Parts: sequence; structure tokens; C-alpha cells
Amino acid sequence: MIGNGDKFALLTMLAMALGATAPAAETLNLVMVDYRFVPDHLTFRHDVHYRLHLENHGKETHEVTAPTFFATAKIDNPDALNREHSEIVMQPGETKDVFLTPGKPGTYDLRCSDHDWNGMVGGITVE
Ligand SMILES: [Cu+2]
Repeated sequence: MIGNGDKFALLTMLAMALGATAPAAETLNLVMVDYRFVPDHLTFRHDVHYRLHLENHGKETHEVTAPTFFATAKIDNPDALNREHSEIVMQPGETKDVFLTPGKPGTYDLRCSDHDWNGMVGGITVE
């Protein structure tokens, strides 16, 4: 005989078990300094939910410019991007989290649109 309290406990356990199998966001960190990305290459797996954690440790404003990558990804909080959704503007000292699910496997351009002339370029791979 299972009492109501036991049923509730079972449901709670079931919910927790289901929650454990739900796709939790995987964190990828990208740090900006003057004038490079650390690391300069990001590798994602397609259809995996990510938290892209950005920190600008530089004294200058930097941009995470990756228009094709952002266009092919499903972005949960597109307000973190500029209006065209081509880049994320990062003020000095700023941190931002972008939650996204990369779509199409491939290699994508990554640059800082302000400092690519100074070698602030990198790449993104979606596996
Ligand atoms: Cu920059």
C-alpha cells in the first residue's frame, strides 16, 4: 500500500530523474583581452545547449563578431546581441552569458570587428 506521501516522494524522484536527463547548458568561456580572444578557437557540438560565458578583461570595448555562426544557432536571449544579431558588444569589465544551441556543423568566422586589423581574430567549429 502506497500512501499519498509516498506517491509524492516517488513523483518527486521521477521529476528529478527526468530533470537529470534534460539537456543542461554546457558552459564555454571566452575571455577578451587587448587584443585577442582567449581561447581564440571555440568548439561546439551541434544541437547541444550552451551557456557562452563572455568576459572582457581588456581596457577597450571588444566585439564578439560571428554573424554566420549566430545566424545558424538558436539563441535563447538574442537581446544580448546587437540589433543585427551579428555580434555581441562587450564594454571593458563587462560579462555576459549567451544561451544558444548551435545548428549546422561547420567552421565559422570569429573576429572583433574593431580590432581584427590588429589580429583579434579566431574561429568557431561546430561539430
Ligand atoms: Cu576588440
